[in-house]
Amino acid sequence: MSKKILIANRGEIALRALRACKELELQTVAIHSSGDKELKHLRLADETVCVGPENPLESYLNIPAILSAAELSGANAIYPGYGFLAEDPDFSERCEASGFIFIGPSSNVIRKMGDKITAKDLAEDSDIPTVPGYKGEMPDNDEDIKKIAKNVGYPLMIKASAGGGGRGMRVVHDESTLISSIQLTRQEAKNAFGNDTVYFEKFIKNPRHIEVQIVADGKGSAIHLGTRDCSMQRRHQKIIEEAPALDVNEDSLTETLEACLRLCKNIDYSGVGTLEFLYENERFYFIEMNTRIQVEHPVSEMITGFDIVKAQLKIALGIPITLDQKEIIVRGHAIECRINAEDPETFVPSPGVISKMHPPGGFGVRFDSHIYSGYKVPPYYDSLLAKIITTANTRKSCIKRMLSALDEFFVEGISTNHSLHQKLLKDEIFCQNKHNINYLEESFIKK
Ligand code: MV4
Repeated sequence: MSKKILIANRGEIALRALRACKELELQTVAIHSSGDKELKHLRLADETVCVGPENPLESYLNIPAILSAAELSGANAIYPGYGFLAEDPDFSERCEASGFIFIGPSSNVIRKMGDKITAKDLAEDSDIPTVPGYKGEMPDNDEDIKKIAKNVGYPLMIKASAGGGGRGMRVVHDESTLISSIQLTRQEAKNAFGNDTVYFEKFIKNPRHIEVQIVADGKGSAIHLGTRDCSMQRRHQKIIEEAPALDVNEDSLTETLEACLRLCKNIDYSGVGTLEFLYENERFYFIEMNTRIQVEHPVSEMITGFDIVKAQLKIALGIPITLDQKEIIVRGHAIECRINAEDPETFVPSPGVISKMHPPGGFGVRFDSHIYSGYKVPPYYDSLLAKIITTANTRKSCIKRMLSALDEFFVEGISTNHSLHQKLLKDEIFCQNKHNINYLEESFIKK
């Protein structure tokens, strides 16, 4: 495979992709902004290209500059990672139109999943369980809308079809605020996404956030790598993720996993992806699908031994998946702690120079990070510094191993959420696996 991959991202995921390329003996081109010349993966790449200034709009989001870099370096394919252009259907389309392979699903599929009503329609076509609600045309008449809402039942959620990831949604507790809430959500959606279509869902009050990792080659083969629980989050930023999700109803899980694979086959999905669910009272409710690699992919890798990033590259280069679902064996447990450059109490970002740092290590410890002593954390991008991933036979031993890894790890010069993780991993509710998506913000912080 004498192919050349342009890595259109930065930080830990660029390093992760670069390592996967090396293993597959693929040539690499690393793009970067002018402020990112000292990124670790640039030293390991075959070529580097500066595509613009620190402002991400002019560099990592600058489609013409990235396509020019691909052209000039003779790249064959473009790896988007997560964030930036990873789920922009126009970017994927323009890569293909310029003769480059976009490493991900087709622009058609990205566009469909970007529209949450279409995504839900597709999920239902494959009998994936979804949240009960209403996603038909909204009548003009307020009374007719109220009838629909009453049918869905209160409390309900108004969601923008072009939203997702927590953007463009609102809870309504009773009829008195329904119409004004719809207007507000529509206006916000129109401003943010240029599309004011909204739909209703029954509000699920205290669910867990469970997701399913899928891998499909677009040639009829689709497998899943089980579940991840990402319930420990704040303002839609996940803080701790783990695999597999424990204490889940076996029958609901089996049905849901089978339905996820049906969807992959029905839409000819090609690449890796994640189906997000809310889980409450032993039921799964699909909410959206992400058509990219996710930050928390390592926990699924650690319990299955399956390299998700390598799979992305191989699928994009036309190599079929030869593994069968029955060859995917979930073993033990894995937990990921996201170490962010931020104040552990106020969550305010803390950029600056890392004067000194020691990574954790040892049996069952994985450290996915681009940082090193002397690295300057820029203020322009997200604050993720490192992901510490521990693997062990049981959740309990995995938590213990994480506490040791955290003890070993230190960063000096900037603030990090290191101490928040230490507190969370010793928290009784977390240790009993009794937390849900509201726990960190509504209960833990007030303790
Ligand atoms: C919901 C919900 C409750 N009921 N939908 C937030 C992000 C987006 N992916 C969907 N989200 C939610 N949808 C219904 N019908 C609660 C959330 C939600 C949430 C979901 C997953 C993880 C964290 C969350 C935090 C707040 C709200």
